[in-house]
Amino acid sequence: MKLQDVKYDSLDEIAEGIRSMEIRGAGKIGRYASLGLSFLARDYRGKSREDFVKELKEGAKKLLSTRPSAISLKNSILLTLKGVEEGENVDEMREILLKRSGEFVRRSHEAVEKIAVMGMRRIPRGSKVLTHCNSNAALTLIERAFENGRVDEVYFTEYRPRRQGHITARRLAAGSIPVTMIVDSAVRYFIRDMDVVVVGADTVAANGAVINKIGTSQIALAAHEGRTPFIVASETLKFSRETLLGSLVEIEERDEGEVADPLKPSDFPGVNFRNPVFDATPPEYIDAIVTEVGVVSPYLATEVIRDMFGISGPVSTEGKKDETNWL
Ligand code: RUB
Repeated sequence: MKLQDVKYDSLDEIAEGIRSMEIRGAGKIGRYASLGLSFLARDYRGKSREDFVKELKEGAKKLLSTRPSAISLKNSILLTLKGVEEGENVDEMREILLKRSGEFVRRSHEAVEKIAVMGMRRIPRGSKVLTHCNSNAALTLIERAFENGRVDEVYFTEYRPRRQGHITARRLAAGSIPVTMIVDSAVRYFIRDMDVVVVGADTVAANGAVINKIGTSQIALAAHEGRTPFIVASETLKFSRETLLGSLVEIEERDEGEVADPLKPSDFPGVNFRNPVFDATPPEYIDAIVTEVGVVSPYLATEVIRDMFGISGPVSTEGKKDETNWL
């Protein structure tokens, strides 16, 4: 993300962009949230340290409220604000925050590239790959694999209800990758023709379950049955510390109008609608999670979370007050 390419110029604009899903995909949400905090710090004119902390906390809560179950959003806010309180005055705090945000965004971009390079080695030469919805990490991996002769063709799901698959289609076709759109319900029909499935992640839980766009778990089940390897491309940013402490991952449920589309719910009298947008794929259906720190078995998720947050010994909800204070 180059600053000159960013069309938003304030935390509020970014919050609105995430809420309206103009900014979407877990990694991008995280990077933009960090940028939003840096805009807030840049524009803060006051001199009071306490007021600055208050503004930052309000900004952080506003960002989090846009998609409250997105762990990448929460992690990016905490990582961007980490250590900011050590600044003795507003100027020092601003400097720390701007530096942390810049580093965070840069590392996140680098992480996606590392994932692509490591992950493509898992794709056999001349593969047919299936992907679901629209994940930047998964698509970057597939693009690198294509450039290296490992991918011949990509199948992707249209993805209902919001059809993020169309974004996938345009991106792959623009890179001259042979690409075929199928409806979500056609996955089992085609799975035996696929050599590998590559998807992204919204959250990785401590037990190795991957929460990603709804339908991912059905694809994993079909892949398991069809003995097709199932690979997840995920920045460590998506790993959830809360799940280490026993919390369950909250699943976002969106407006029923998205399901009824192109009609309206009122065009179906007497009909209820449900629109959960993520589901959990259990670790036994996942062959590998490719992260920027290495390719790991889903059963090693706990280790990744411990490393990421510097947690050793027994896990407890005590401590780490520097981070939990912000939200
Ligand atoms: C997008 C989605 C993506 C993950 C990973 O959901 O589920 O697979 O977020 O994406 P939505 P990335 O469209 O509801 O945001 O690899 O880009 O972080």
